Amino acid sequence: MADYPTNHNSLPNIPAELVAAIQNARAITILTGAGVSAESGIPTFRDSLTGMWAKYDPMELATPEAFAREPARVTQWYDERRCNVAQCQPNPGHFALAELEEYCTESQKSFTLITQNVDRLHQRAGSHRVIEIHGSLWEWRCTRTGDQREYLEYPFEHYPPKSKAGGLLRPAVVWFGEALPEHEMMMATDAATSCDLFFTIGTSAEVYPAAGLIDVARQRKIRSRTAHTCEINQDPTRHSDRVDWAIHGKSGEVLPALIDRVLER
Ligand code: BJW
Repeated sequence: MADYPTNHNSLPNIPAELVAAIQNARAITILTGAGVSAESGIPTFRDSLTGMWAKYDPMELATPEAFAREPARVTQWYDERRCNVAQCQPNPGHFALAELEEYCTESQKSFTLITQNVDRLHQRAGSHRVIEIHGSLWEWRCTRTGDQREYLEYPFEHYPPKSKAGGLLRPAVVWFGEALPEHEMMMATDAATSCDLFFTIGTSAEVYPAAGLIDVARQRKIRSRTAHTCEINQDPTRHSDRVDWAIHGKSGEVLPALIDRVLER
């Protein structure tokens, strides 16, 4: 593993071997997390000072038990986050990933963007095929009928909000202890299994089964000498010393520099 810290006074240090790996790849898979949206003003979860879990107890807000106990409090908290996200804009990291998808499509490479983020900023930046494995703040599900749909108007008038069928609405995000959406997880696992270049970007990779996708990709690397893994994150993670390239810097700075090198401009 090579560690490439970025110097904040200069351009991010992009290894030439990584640029070549992107240019030569047949299939690229990317797993993003909250760090990618941090520069858009959306708090991460686990950053010690600014992360949401520094301020709120996840067990009181992000579990089915919390919703059953205090549906008004939980739905209001999610609705406030939805309102905040609506005011935020995608940042250069989101746009660079949309550009990477376009480059891959034009070069007939397979490209899969898997996100744990529930904010839809990738889509707003122009990414077309995004697998949302932890759901979305914009989708809400009726707890009576199970019907799920987009709710684009915000905020709700009452908490907890109700569906037309009269059931309580809950955000269609994946809480602790809940299964990830089966189809999305299957597509994500396929993409991690079959790619020859796997990136984790802006994620602490602490939460399973999403973090297990890194192990899936590494298994492929063990079998094929041409498969590679790369981490782009502000801080080192427990996976940093097991990837081929660990680049430590802000994704909103590293990704635009990386795509510039790939497109040779
Ligand atoms: C920057 C940056 C910048 C900052 N640029 N970088 C195996 C072992 C141990 C435990 C488990 C296990 N398997 C399952 C579990 C239990 C649990 C789990 O993983 N717990 C661990 C925390 C220990 N997992 C689950 O419960 C999952 N469900 C499950 O396993 O179900 C089993 C089941 C099967 C069948 C039937 C029934 C059940 C579900 C997990 C759902 C996670 N949900 C959340 C909340 C979503 C809704 C919401 O938004 O409120 O998802 S938790 C939260 O963590 C959110 C995120 O998507 C997820 C990951 O966080 P992420 O994105 O990595 O953010 P951070 O904050 O952790 O990291 C940000 C990083 O960015 C940092 O490293 C910074 O340095 C960096 N950064 N600025 C680049 N500018």
